[in-house]
Amino acid sequence: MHDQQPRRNSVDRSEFYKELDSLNLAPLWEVLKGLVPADPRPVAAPYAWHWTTVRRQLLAAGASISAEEAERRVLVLENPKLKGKSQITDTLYAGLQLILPGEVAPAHRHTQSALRFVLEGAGGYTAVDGERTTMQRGDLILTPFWTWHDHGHDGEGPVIWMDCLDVPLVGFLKTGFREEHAATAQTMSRPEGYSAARYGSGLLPVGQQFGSLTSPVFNYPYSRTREALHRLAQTQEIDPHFGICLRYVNPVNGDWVMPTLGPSMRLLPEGFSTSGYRSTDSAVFVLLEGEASIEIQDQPPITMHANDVFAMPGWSSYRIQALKGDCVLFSFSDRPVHEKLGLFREEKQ
Ligand code: GTQ
Repeated sequence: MHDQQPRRNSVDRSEFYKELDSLNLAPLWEVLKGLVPADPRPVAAPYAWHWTTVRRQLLAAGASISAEEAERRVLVLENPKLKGKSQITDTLYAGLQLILPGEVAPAHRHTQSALRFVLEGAGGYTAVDGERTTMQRGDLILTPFWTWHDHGHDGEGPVIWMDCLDVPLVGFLKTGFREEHAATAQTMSRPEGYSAARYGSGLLPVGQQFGSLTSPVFNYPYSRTREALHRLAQTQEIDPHFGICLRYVNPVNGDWVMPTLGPSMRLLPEGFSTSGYRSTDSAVFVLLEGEASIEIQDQPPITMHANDVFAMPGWSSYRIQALKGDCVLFSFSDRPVHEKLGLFREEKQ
């Protein structure tokens, strides 16, 4: 039998910890429960940005700086618990971008993946690797990582969309690269509609091999999404947790459209209320049609009108109610990453 060493008392310990610290060592037992928590503890708070307020400030930004000077004239949606970090949730970036008639947001590319969800205006376009697509409200447009992209506007009035990027994830991995294009706007090498015809019509070219992690379709028009949702609402049983909820799909492999960002669109018929649900992924919701309320457990419900944006931290239990009209709700989340890493969990109440 060997002697038990007497334990240091807590005063001694603090001296011991200082000594450890000076050697760049740290006692795990002081932080273990925080490092491996019993359940997820997001830092982000649930929060809503109301369209009328944000739109007014965006137009003020339009009066204050040009798209070309700003490179991207965007108001970042900053989670109140993550100020200064350009994060809407712990893992996601979102911002609202404004383009005015005649402007160009210059071409660049980066290793962050981006989605654009169009909120207002007509005549705006995004060009991706030599092909342009015109934006209509409710369209989902992809800018796969490392593709050249510029945005412009040939129409009238402001064009506004939500940028959704995996900036915090790429930042955490320290895998960010960017390049400016030599020209402000890239030259088009294919006519508008080329990708939609080649990959987005329920058909794929025979013999073409696909290696990319991102969908080759880069505009998912709202007219088609809306039609699908409303048809299903007439015929399909409505899921108690999701309503009628469809995810945007990569037609090549049935996977999410991007490796890091998972967008989906749901319809909740007027008066419908979802049952409580939570999942590990954090999400951003945008109400496109109707009036809805989002209720996070133990908090007062928040009413959402058209184009309002809501940050949903991971592992928050929530219900959504369609208050007025059939509600159409866009969302995107980091679910593809959770799934690929085997970390995705959900709980239905
Ligand atoms: O349009 O390329 O909101 O690179 C943030 C970074 C938009 C863009 C953002 C970007 C972009």
